[in-house]
Amino acid sequence: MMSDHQSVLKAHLTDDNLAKLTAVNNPKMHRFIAEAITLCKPERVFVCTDDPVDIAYLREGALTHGEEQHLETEGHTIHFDGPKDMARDKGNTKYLLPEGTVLSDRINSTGKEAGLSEITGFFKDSMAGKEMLVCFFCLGPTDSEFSVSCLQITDSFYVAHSETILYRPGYEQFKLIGDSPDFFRFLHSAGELDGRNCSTHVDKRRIYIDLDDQIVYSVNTQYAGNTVGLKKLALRLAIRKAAREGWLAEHMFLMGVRGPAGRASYFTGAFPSACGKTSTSMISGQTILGDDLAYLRKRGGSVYAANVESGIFGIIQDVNAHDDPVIWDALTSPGEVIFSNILISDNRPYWLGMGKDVEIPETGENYQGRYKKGKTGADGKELPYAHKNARYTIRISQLKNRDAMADAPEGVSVRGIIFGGRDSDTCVPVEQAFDWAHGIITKGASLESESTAATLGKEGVRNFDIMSILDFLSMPLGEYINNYLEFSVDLPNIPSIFSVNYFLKDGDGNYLNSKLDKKAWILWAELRANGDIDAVRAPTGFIPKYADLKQIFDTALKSAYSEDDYALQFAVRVPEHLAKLDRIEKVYRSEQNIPQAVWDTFKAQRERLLTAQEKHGVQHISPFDLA
Ligand code: SPV
Ligand code: MN
Repeated sequence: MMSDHQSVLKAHLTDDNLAKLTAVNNPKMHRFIAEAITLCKPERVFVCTDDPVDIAYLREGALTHGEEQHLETEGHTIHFDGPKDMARDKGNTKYLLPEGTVLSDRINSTGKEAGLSEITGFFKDSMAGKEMLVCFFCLGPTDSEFSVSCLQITDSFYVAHSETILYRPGYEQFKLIGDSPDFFRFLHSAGELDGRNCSTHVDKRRIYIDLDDQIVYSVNTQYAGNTVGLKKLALRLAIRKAAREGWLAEHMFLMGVRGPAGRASYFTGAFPSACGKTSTSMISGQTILGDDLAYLRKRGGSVYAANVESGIFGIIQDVNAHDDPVIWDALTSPGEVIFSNILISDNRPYWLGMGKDVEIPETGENYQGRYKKGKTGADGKELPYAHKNARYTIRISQLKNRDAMADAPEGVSVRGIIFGGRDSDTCVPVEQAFDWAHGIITKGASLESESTAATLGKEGVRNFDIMSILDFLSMPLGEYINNYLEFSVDLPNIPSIFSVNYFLKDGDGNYLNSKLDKKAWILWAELRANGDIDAVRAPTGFIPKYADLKQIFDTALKSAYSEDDYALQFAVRVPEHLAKLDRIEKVYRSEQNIPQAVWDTFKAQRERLLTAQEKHGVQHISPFDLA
């Protein structure tokens, strides 16, 4: 006898689409799709396999349904999310937990039963008159130990199209896992659409995450950070899966840093949004595997990492021909590019910070609708011509600096992990931790940054952001740190840990570094991770010797590096570091079950700072005095 869900599928799918589904014998997957059909009542259902014809159908659909429009350059399209839907909605993103439980005061959650009933109400009939798209993708390279199979159901061609760029196709991968119940599920509906095909009911925007069942529901929104299941929604599920299975799922880029004689040393890096993550992974002369998400696993005593994604959903503001030649090239050459929330005029794209050579037109279409220079918002202030969190979506394969190992199923061996935030007065431009625990605790778990336009809310406030993953953390902070600390146990080949800070300022508010200097810091980290050079032992970690930096600036940047610059940039700022310790300890005191190693490490760091201050008799200790 046919089960209920099979009869639903048979009743709603054409023979062709049904055949595609039944070729993958996974009852849990079939049931989920049938339940989604019953709930959302789509007019049609399309099943996307890995066949390029199916993938092209999604791209074309985004255009024919008006979710994207063609631009002048071949393959380029523009998508608008709607004026109130251009960032991750932190307030309405919640974990569904058993009544009365919480993960942390910093992590949003709601009772599972009430949450499910609320969101189910929003999904009811949400796809009436629309086509349901059933897509299969894979997080990480397919057929590898990194692979996580994902089922995405959405009624947005833009979301599905974006995912075909950002992720590896996963239909064949689903065949590999057979009837395994271990896969992630994402159900999305943009809900009712307005005249510009943007979600109408953003007041009813909800993103609810069911950790036990590995399902994320997203409704009444289109912004990719809220809707593209495989991005930050999957990260939340992957963090739990990783902790259960003894690996790490991280908000990190993955890049190849070139050392002497072309040596490639692979680094991952965690930076909160708009803190230089993409630009670090794009430093000239280096190679990129991914700019946002990495999985790290142990194998044969070393750590291996793979890029979870195959594309980039990047912030477009300030991408210009001079500072970002590789991305600029991809964004101005024929090929598949989705721009979002920028200004369009005469079918050409314009964004903030494009560079002085580009003349911005006075009229066009932008995130608000028709644009005319001088247009003001409700507060009477002139509106920018493009949104600050406007984005581009491209494949990594469109980048000239793609690393040859970008899709290697075995991943790449990790030499170093970099934590970077936004900090105008405390941390030196680059520093190596004394060891794994010191780095995890005083760098990763102590990361702070100023807020940016990538999330709704106020900008410019200094925020704690553990491993730059707080927005996505799906377990108590103590457990998350513990998973990191345990990861290094019995690991002979432990990656070195570094912090970077590109945002130090002088007393007048001027940056102490140029944008290009980050290359010097990363090349120094590469040499240190390979044990090639010595360093100066500061109270907070190992900092570069002046002579080594001078040499790197000379050869790699072809610029002079003065002793004065070094002395300013690498001074140990004792009161600022003590204040940072105060802030971070306060955070952890408000959390439960923090590992003892955290307190011990903070205490030791504080003592080293105080001892050094006493010994040198100054608050800011020159690095020359430490050598
Ligand atoms: C980020 O904000 O960290 C991003 C973009 O990478 S989003 O998809 O919105 O998370
Ligand atoms: Mn990110």
